[in-house]
Amino acid sequence: MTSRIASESLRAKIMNAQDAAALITNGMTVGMSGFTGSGYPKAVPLALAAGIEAEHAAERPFQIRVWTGASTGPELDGALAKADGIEFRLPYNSDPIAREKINSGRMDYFDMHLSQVAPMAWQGFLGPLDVAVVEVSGIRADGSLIPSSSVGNNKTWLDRASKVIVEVNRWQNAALEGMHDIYYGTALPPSRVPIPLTRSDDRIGEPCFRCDPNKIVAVVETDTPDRNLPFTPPDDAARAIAGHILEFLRHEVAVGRLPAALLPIQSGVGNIANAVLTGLVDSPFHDLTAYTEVIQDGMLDLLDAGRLRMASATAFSLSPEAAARLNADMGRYRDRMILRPQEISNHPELIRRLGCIAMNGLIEADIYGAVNSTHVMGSRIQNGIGGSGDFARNAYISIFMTPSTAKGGKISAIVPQASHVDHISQDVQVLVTEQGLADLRGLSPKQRAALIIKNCAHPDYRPMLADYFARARVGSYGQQSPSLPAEALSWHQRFMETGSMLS
Ligand code: 0RQ
Repeated sequence: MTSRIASESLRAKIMNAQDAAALITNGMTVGMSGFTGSGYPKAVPLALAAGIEAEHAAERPFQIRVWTGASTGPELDGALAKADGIEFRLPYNSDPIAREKINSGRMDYFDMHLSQVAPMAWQGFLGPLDVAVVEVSGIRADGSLIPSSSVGNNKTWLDRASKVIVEVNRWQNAALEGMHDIYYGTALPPSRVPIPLTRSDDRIGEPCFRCDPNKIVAVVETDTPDRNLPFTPPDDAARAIAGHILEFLRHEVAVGRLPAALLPIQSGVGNIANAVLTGLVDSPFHDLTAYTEVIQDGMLDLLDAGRLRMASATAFSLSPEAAARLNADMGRYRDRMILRPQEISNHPELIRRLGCIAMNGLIEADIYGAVNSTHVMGSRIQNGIGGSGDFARNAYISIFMTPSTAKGGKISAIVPQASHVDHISQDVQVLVTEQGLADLRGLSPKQRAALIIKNCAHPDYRPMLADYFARARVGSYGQQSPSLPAEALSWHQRFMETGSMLS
């Protein structure tokens, strides 16, 4: 194991996870590594959760504030939430136990744009950071830290925290070294300068994190896999959505609005996003690039098929099978992948400059194209906005996709009015369901509504939506975006009362 820790002075700080966790005390703010189930610390949070449970059993208070890159794994969010150890969480969560704590009001959650976490931490809006707990794949002789399978906000946590705990995970492939690009040129206004990245494959930073060795209070050795779930194979709806998007992209190339190699792709989380990537494998497109947040299974498929030239992201989000495939051949993949800090992978300046094609999932969209990505029935959080806002607002083309119904047809994903809005209609240019695609660019609200109802709504709900829209066009206070406020959220109310939006 010593080969992973080449710095002699840091080898002297090796300790077990319990001793390291004991350095974290009640009320502290802790910045952890981790993004979409990869590169999160696996031993210290578990030991901390056990310590918190012991304190609670002795009727002593113990809760911390947790900042991460995005979602993590059961050893972190799951264990700490189960122990009732998290008082406040940012910026993104998909852990089911933490979700339940948030939705039952026992955990505060600041769901925020992923690109804004690091700048806000630097601006001081989030308060001081007591401890950073960061997983790395190794430590160089000069003390610099070799990142692991995600970069996330680690650079910022290492810079901002008063104390640093490093987990060195031997499970992470040693050949990851050299894949990362850590940019140290960001600054606060008025000192900001343009970020010198003009292509997805530009390298503008360094392969490792810098870290003041005096701040490192513990080094913990681990040998534990990232724990991501397998993707479910695409169902008919996912395949249909992928088909509509591919046809749309072919058309955009044919009419000269996209180059033949498209523009850098951003693909969101979830099974449908993965299905679209898989669909690209059999498409006519070559020399594709990705400027995105996560490299998921479909991206590996595209690389293997020779369709994707390179992928830039901040993390992997791979099924166990794909992680094994990556690890078996890391040397080959490494030259075609770059992992960057999330303030760079999601930076509005860069997304706008590169002209990304953004493809993200949604919970519901309304007839005018406003999108709710986060809150079921307007109040219950699913995951969070993640990077969808960073990309949707700034993309060259912003696509949102969803099956037209949820919960076995009891919920329509197209509703008269979104019960919560993450993406205003101006940020939603293309809406796709298995029923079809609505290209909303250049359309007025009434034109958008007509097209969304016709192309995207499920046949069970289409007449109800058409009826609502027709009546709104007569009875609305104004005619720019006709609505009937007393009825606009009645579908949600009906679902909560009867278990179905169908009347
Ligand atoms: O819940 O598992 O309990 O059945 O939401 O839905 O259909 O499996 O779709 O995995 O693509 O997730 C918007 C959540 C879609 C995701 C969302 C329920 C549904 C199921 C998941 P169950 P599906 P997906 C880059 C971009 C925001 C972050 C983002 C997301 C569960 O895409 O989190 O885009 N996006 N980041 O049953 C009630 C509805 C529903 C509904 C779906 N209308 N009403 N429940 N569900 N629609 C990556 C990062 O930022 C890190």
